[in-house]
Amino acid sequence: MKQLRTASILATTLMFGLTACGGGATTTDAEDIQQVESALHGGRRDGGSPKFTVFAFTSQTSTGGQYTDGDVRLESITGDGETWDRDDLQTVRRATILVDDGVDATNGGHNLASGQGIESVPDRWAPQGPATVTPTSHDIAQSLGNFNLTSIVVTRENVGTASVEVRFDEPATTFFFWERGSKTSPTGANSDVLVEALDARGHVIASYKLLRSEYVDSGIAITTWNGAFSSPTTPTGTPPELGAAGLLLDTPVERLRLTSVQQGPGGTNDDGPDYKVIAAKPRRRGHHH
Ligand SMILES: [Ca+2]
Ligand SMILES: [Ca+2]
Repeated sequence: MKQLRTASILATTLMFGLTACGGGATTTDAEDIQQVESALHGGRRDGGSPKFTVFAFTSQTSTGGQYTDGDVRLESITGDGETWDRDDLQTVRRATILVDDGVDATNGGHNLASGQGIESVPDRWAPQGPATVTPTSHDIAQSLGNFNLTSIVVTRENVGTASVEVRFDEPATTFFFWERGSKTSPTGANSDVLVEALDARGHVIASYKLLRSEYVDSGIAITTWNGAFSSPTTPTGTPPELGAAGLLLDTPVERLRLTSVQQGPGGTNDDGPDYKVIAAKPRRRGHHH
């Protein structure tokens, strides 16, 4: 589909170029090249809106073996007929908490928290972000800026809105999401999150409500400690599992805004997404697995 659309844009661009040139070189070669480049690299000359589509992927992970509640390191991802090793992936570089107006009267803080595997600090297998129920934007970036799948953003379910903007170093079209749900959820996930793509000026150019039903159970169990409480709540409890869902965007972006809402009975309830997001690096030309 994507290739067909690109081919169509390219054909239109080339025809336009030929027509324009027919009367005597009103379009320069440089402009022609720019149009073709733009069509090839996802520029949108057809006036359509960028769109997200969901795809399934599988996660290959490893543990050091020393701790049962320690690190779970992502090794590679397979999906959509492709494989991405860690070298092909980029983690979040920066994060900004935009809104977090829920109040957790019991544990402190708002709805957002930084979570880590219960024994992930002594476990040297992979780095992780902090454990805190009062995270700063830097803490959130630390939670997401590694390949440790136990190091996640946790969202609690008090009435309110939690919105975070994340940035990658390089523009990306392929995003991998994991959502910590429960062992009993058929998809692994048990929360929804609104994913918005932002352009360089911060304007929303595409949005997608990634539903808990759209994940695939990864079978990967993790534990989480956020500085106030842990999951599972008892050492003998069943650890939650991660659901996995990929999002493909038909134009590259460096910025995503991730938002969840909790309105209480009768309202919209995203039920506190607990997530990790990693993006694919741009593919080098001619480099395919
Ligand atoms: Ca660790
Ligand atoms: Ca969840």
